This record gives sequence, structure tokens and C-alpha cells, in this order.
Amino acid sequence: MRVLSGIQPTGQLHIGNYLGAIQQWVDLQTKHDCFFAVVDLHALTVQQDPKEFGRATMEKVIELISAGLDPEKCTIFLQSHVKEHAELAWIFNTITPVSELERMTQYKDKSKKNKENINAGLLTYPILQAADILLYQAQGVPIGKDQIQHLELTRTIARKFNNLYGNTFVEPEALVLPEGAKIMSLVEPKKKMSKSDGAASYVSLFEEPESIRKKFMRATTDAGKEITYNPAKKPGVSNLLVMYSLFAEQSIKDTEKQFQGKGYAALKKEEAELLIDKLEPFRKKKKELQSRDLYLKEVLKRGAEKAHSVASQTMEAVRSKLGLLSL
Ligand code: AQP
Repeated sequence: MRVLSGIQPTGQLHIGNYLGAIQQWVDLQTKHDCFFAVVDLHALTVQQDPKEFGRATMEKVIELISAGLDPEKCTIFLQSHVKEHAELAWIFNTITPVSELERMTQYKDKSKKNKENINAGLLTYPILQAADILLYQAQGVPIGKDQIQHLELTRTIARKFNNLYGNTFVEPEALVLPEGAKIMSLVEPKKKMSKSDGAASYVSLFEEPESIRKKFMRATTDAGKEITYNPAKKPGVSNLLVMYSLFAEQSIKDTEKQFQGKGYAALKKEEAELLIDKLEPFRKKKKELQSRDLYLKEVLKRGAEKAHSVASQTMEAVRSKLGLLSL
């Protein structure tokens, strides 16, 4: 199976990103032909400081490798290194109704949050995402729950192009985990954990131990004392239980049993220590990679070449289907 997924370079890689998406990537890379992109063009929908942007992009590559991606087992590349992404996105712009884009939840949320910069890119973001995926003829796209609506639109775009111009694209399936696909904010546990919602709401994958302890101890919990899984009535405790069970690799039921009769404070304390322990190898690996500039550049060069060789073939087929002349 061909697999593709991506992550933005800006902001912190948090445990929501990890449990919903990256952990799947690490697992899939040993079984499938995987392409993972740092989607730097997507991040430009928010204005970036050019000096900081390059640094953040390289840091995201470092973080993905630190979290378990192995450049020998999968293709890691930057979206902007493969020009076909922008080219195919333009073609898809011409077959996607604006009304479909306007009903995307992410567009509505982000335009509410960024009232002073509702740019066209924010609206057409899912079209570029469709191009990212369809260029590689990916059958599987490992994502968190928040991205399912965009993946549906990608499938619609693939079908529409195929109907209009003849069979060209594979219709991809979303690979969404049964648990962890939507980790909630530590502050507002009815909202998803999000890097743009303030540092107290998420734990970074590379967070220092003291800060992990503080964030868990301050996490919002619910009325009552009992530690039971009930997302509707106890969203805060349920979110803590989900995260604990995923990091401890045990069921939610067993986790409930483990904390039976103990209070919320005990759960928070033990959860913080569990995460400190589990995230330690990531922190170590990140420090080690930070000085390996040449190696990282080589990884990206190889990744760009491999990605381009697949993307250019798809684009050639698209150009020919559309009647765009070649030289
Ligand atoms: N809370 C989450 N739970 C599970 N999965 C999540 N993902 C994001 N948040 C959660 C998944 O992580 C992958 C990469 O995400 P992204 O870089 O595209 O960023 P995002 O989805 O926009 O993540 P944020 O933190 O919510 O960013 P902002 O604040 O900018 O909107 C995706 O597969 C995503 O589903």
C-alpha cells in the first residue's frame, strides 16, 4: 500500500499529533511504501517570520525522526521541494466549488480565530491537501479525526477529476485509530488539543519534565471524585484516561481499575511521571540530531528526489488528460 501524510512545520509537535497521527506513521513505515511531508506551504496561510520559518521547518524534520520515523524506511520530504504540489492544486482549484470549501470546519474555525487575515489560502487549504495526497496515488492516509472532512473532500475531488477526464487518481482511505484519534485540550477538554490554543492546553512531545508535571497537575478535571471513562459527563478525566492507556499500552478498562478508589490528583501525578519516562528517548534523540545538519540535508535531498519521481509521473498523466501541451 502507498501511504502519505503530512504535518505543518510551525508550532509544537504535541502528544495529540503523536497519538493521533505520528505513532501510526512509525508503525506503517515498516509495512508500507510511506511518504511523509512537512507541509511548509500550508503553514504560509498564517504569516511567518522568514528567518524563524526555516529554522522551524528543519526542527520539525528533526522532531519527526526523533519520534521514530526512519529515513531508511520511509520517504521524508518538504512539500515546497516538490513543485507539482502547487501545480496540481491549481488544477483542482478549477474543479472544486467554493461552496464545498466554505463548509469546511477547519476553515470556519481558523477564519474565526484569524479575523485580520482570512486569506484565500485559508479557504483553498484542503485543495492543496488533496494535491499532496493524490499526487502520490496514496491508498492510505493516517490522520487524526479532525482531518477526516478534508480527506472526504480529497476523495470527492479525485472522483470528479476521474469522471471528467478519465481514470487518473486512486481514491484514498483515511486511516484513523480507534483510540487517540482526537486527544482533547488539557484546559478545555471538550475541545481538541491544538498547538494554536496556548501552551497550557497541550504537552509537547519534547517538553521538559518539570513543565509536564505542572501541566498535568493543572489539567481541568470534572465534578465528582471517581475515575471513570465517560467522555460526555467526564470529559477531562476521560481524556486523561485515554492518554494514560495509550502511553501505558493497556486498555482503558485496566486503567480505570488501576486508579479505582484513588483521586484525580493521583491519576495526574502518575500520568505525568509516565509521560516523562516515555518521552525521555524522544528528548534525547532530538538533542543528538540538532548538530547533524549535513545528515538532515541529505535526508531531505533524497526525500525530495524520491517524492519528485512519483509526483512528476502523476503530473505528466494529468497534463496529458487535460490537453496541456508538452514541449
Ligand atoms: N488533538 C489531536 N488528537 C489527535 N490527532 C491530532 N492531530 C492534530 N491534533 C490532534 C493530527 O495531527 C496531524 C498533524 O496535524 P497538523 O500539523 O496538520 O496540525 P493540526 O491538525 O492543524 O494540529 P493542531 O495542533 O490543531 O494545529 P492548529 O492549532 O494549527 O490547528 C494530523 O493528522 C491531525 O489530524
